[in-house]
Amino acid sequence: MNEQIKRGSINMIGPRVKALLLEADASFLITDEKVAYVQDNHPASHAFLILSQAGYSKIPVLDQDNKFKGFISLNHLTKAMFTVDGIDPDRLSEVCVADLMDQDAEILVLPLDIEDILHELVDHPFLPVVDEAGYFKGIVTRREVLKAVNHLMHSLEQRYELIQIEEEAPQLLAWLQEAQEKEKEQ
Ligand code: 4BW
Repeated sequence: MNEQIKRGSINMIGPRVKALLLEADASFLITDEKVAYVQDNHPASHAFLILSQAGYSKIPVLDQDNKFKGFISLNHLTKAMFTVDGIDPDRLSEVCVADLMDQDAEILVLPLDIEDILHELVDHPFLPVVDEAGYFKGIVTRREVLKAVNHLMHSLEQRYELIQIEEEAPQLLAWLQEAQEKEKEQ
């Protein structure tokens, strides 16, 4: 079963860091027309063709209405080809993609949330993105997010002066206390 990611309104990324992260690419989304995918009712041999031509190890599976259904990987197809005597590629013509695909997938629902993306890409090389009705809109990949993190790392200290809170806090506290004491004296 596909699982929609919802983490409530916990927002741990500060507004300036978030702005820098999103500066190069505001969404990280690779839109559906640029994504290699296969339909669930196609023969598994077709998925093998698409996967080997696109060069990816795992791609999304959609239904005829363009709704996201799951993933198919080279691993699924290789397993399906095994027989007791060896490997039989003809087996892929006897089953369809829906028979082999993985339906247990985390999905992102538009509008995208950077907190969800960063959290989930730790465990998944990419995440499918759907709209509220479940129509496939594209994918978010580790590569796109790492490009943004790279931009953040290189621009943060060029744009902002950073103060280490642990070092500065006691000094700030002392100034505050001093100011309060002076105020009392007046
Ligand atoms: O054909 C490729 N083109 C490019 N530009 N990069 C590729 C290609 N094949 C592999 N890569 C690189 C990417 O950096 O190897 C990484 C791992 O590929 P994967 O998982 O094991 O096939 C790629 O990292 P990524 O861009 O962060 O993508 C993570 C995963 O997302 C890929 C693949 O399963 C999926 N994916 C990425 N772009 C896709 C796609 N699936 C379908 N269509 C796309 N356009």
